[in-house]
Amino acid sequence: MHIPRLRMRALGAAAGTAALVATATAALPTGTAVASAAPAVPHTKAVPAVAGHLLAHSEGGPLSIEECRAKWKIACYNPLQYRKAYQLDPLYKAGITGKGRTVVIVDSFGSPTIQHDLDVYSKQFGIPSTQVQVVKWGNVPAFDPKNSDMTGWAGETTLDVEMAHAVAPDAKIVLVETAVAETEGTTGLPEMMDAEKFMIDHGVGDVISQSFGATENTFPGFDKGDFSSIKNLRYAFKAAARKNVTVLASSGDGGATDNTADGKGYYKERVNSWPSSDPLVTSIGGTQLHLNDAGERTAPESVYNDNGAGGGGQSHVFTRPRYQNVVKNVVGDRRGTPDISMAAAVNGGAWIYSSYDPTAVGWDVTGGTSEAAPLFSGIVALADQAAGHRLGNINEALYSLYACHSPATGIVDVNDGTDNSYQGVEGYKAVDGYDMATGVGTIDALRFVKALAREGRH
Ligand SMILES: [Ca+2]
Repeated sequence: MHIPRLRMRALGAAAGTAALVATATAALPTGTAVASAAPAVPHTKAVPAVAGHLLAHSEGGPLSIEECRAKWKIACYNPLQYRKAYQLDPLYKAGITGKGRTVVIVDSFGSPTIQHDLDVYSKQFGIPSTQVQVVKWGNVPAFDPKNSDMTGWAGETTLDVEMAHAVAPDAKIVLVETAVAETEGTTGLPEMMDAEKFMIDHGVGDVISQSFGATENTFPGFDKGDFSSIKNLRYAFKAAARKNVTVLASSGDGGATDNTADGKGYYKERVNSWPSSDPLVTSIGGTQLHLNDAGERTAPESVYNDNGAGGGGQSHVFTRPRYQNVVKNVVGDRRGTPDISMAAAVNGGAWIYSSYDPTAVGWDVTGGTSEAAPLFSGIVALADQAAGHRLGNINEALYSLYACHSPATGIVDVNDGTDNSYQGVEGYKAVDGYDMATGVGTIDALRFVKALAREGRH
């Protein structure tokens, strides 16, 4: 059994968020919008993902950092502060806004209020909104705000769309809402991979953002060393590679460990998760920003480790891809994750606005590597625009830039000694150079976007 989990974290939601069961069947690529797969595994009890939101929920509007500290003992950031911290404003001034590029976001169920919510979010911060194109993949059931699986994914959807838009305000957003398998509360990776492949085959999207994952060890056959159940799901990523579509995945919120098959417990040893561990995917880890109200850094970035911890470590399925030869002293002979990191800490989380739950309309502070992946999808959209073409799989370019060890690449090392130890499993420290807490580090977008666009031309 494997469980694609949301990568979203809210204050107080330290345990697994909504746990969703996938099927063990490898779905065939499909050319229709009514893909379905039969659930063939036991179901799991879902944990409400929105429980923690209420602890950092504001009906009136976003609060200042000081107000958040006073009220909830966490820092909270708005998109204008992130833009300042990541040096995005000079790119916008130069016309690099994601215009002409498309971010595809894949979430189960989606959110019925996503357009309205993005409009409210954007208006609050003086950012022009954009039309979200919603694609319903399969028979997506009517939204039920009393269904915690649905509200969990709606929260994820909100975070994904608002973060991607915050970074790439003129990029088109296509939200793919996948259907539920027959049993209420369950859904699967095959549907998501079918939907992605369909989009790729039809030329929709320059970058795909995936804020979900399942521990490698929970896939059928893993214990016997048979990784076919993961490898049979790679068809969308192979299609992406052929069509030069960039694929991202959150590195997870369990630090060096991750959830067991029930979606609540944690492995006692270091594990990794898929699709983050896939060599065809760029794994996005999490940091904690330390900012003032102006969005200026008051300290170097740390590893995200509060209500969750940035996922990272060696894959137990994939060997070291060639592009990671430059960091083989760290990853050994395995694929190591993450590749690069952006904001994910809940203490330093993002304001998001939602109204899908009529009993909790308003503003929430949310984090998790679910935040980092869509933030980075915006960065890729900017780099695609700057390059004038899709960059496709950016991993080779990323590690080539890393190998320069130059600030001119816009790669900013995270090396403050914090780590992603979590749930009693010893993690990895943020040290000089590549590490399995933050990857190559984080970014100065002004430099990074230009460098990536250049490197991607080779
Ligand atoms: Ca480092």
